[in-house]
Amino acid sequence: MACRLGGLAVEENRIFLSRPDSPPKLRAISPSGRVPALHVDGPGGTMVLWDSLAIAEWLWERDPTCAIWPKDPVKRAYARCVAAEVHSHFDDVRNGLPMNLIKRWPIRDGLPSNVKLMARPGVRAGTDRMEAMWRDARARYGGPYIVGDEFCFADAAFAPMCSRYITYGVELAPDSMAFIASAMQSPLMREWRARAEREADEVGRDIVMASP
Ligand SMILES: N[C@@H](CCC(=O)N[C@@H](CS)C(=O)NCC(=O)O)C(=O)O
Repeated sequence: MACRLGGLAVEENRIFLSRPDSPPKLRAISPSGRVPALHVDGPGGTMVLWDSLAIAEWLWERDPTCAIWPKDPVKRAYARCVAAEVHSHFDDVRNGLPMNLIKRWPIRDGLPSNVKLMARPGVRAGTDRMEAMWRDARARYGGPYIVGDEFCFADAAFAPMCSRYITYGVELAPDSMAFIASAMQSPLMREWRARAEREADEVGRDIVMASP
């Protein structure tokens, strides 16, 4: 999503996670063993950028007119704070509600995910903080995205978080659901979801049905 916002055409290399051969494949392309990793070929050789926020900043330095950050400096500072917080917090939400763009999981072990998964440690607290962030952004800039109608990297950072509440059928406050709906309907998220659907058709849907 960042490369799309940055206007950079990239060749993509697909690596499935959580398979026996995933760790060596990840380490071969990323020093942290995590993705995303952007490889940029230049006169001095290949530069590897192995962190999403660093990739976003590099893209923006490369072209400060691109859509990574808002043009207005106040909105830009706000968007950077939002993206940085999403980047460095919310591990409990990440772990408690694993991301899956394909599967719908409203029930877990006979209990609604709202009851079962939202009770996992830190998930409710993290969700409360995200809802407060969405509410503050909407009060300041009117929505539908973080700084109004410009979709920027702060929205790209939130998009995987938003998708989790859809995957698990978790109903949040109406204004949060409106933010989540806007994120899920944004052109870049629609593209990502469509590609995930095609990938699931191609590799088999059981690949993406691992139990959370
Ligand atoms: N700080 C990193 C976090 C990257 C991260 O946690 N990536 C996950 C996938 S979203 C990963 O590569 N996990 C490796 C694995 O599951 O084996 C970033 O945002 O770039």
